[in-house]
Amino acid sequence: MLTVFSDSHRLHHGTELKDGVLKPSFEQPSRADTVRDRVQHVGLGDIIVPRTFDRACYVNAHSERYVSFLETAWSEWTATGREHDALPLVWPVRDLSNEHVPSFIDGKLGFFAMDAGSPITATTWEAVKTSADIALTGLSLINEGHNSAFALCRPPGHHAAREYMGGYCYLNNAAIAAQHALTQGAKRVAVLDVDFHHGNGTQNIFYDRNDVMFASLHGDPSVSYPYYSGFSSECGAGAGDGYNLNYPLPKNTTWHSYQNALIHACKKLRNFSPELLVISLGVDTFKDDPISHFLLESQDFFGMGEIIATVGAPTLFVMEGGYMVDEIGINAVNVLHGYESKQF
Ligand code: SP5
Ligand code: ZN
Repeated sequence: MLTVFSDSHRLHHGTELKDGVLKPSFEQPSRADTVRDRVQHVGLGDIIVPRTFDRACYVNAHSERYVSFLETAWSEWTATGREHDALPLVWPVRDLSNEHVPSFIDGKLGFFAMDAGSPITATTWEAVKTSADIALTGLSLINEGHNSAFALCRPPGHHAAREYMGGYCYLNNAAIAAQHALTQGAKRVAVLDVDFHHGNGTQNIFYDRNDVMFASLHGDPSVSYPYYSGFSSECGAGAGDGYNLNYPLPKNTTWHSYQNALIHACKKLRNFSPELLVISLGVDTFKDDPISHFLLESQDFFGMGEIIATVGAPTLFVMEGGYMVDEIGINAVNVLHGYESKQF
């Protein structure tokens, strides 16, 4: 399997409020390098650099005004004399108005963010754009006849919705690739999200659509980030009713029950007959992940890849979460190996 990777991910490294103290984010450059090293170490296949794509590819999954915000946020922030990471502090919750986009950057930051987990620095946009291009390049490889590809994206994307960033995410790499496949003529695309956290952004982007079936396995939002999204009652809206499947799972979920939910989700996705399967591949379900509370072991990730293969569609793996543990490389590549073991 080919891997798409770029050193440009290093252009993004931000801060995060941890227990009330501003510290370096869990979402660090070493994450992607650890996975890249593992890909090389086991000889998964060649590693290629991303191609560049039109801005229109991003705007097809997000909104014009949101992409414009991401492009200009840093210059607007520094124009007001600030030098540290741009972070939101005020949000248009419930009865506050979200009809008008503020013209001042501090207002825009809250308007276009769900939390303070996605800091913007001088070089964030360059890294973010390249991350989306990595997913789009992976899609190109599949269009050119590869059965699968690994888009080693960083920063991740699945919390980014049509109009907001959050949870370390800015552009939704998986959704941008899924949408681009549809734009190019695919009739049905499936997206399966195995990151520990609910893929609220992907759900948001495709919620009223029946050309994308979205399934997510994640920590029960009653106790896990993003808290306000990911309940099993969220099934889709309008034409999309029945095309959104959430599998919230309790704290301390182990492979035994995870596997049953995954098999169920993959059967549903298989029955949808997708022309493409996009995997939001987070490995923060690992037992030692510092911000999550599932108990998967490294070998379980191989089994995850085997089950993903039962969907029976060309598969684009898009890297999402998995934090600060040496095993993220082992675990991510185990999924890819498990998948490949079922291809012959
Ligand atoms: C892509 C992805 O996995 N995003 C996750 C965003 C999670 N943001 C909230 C993190 C809260 C961490 N609290 C950890 C306390 C551990 N002592
Ligand atoms: Zn996650």
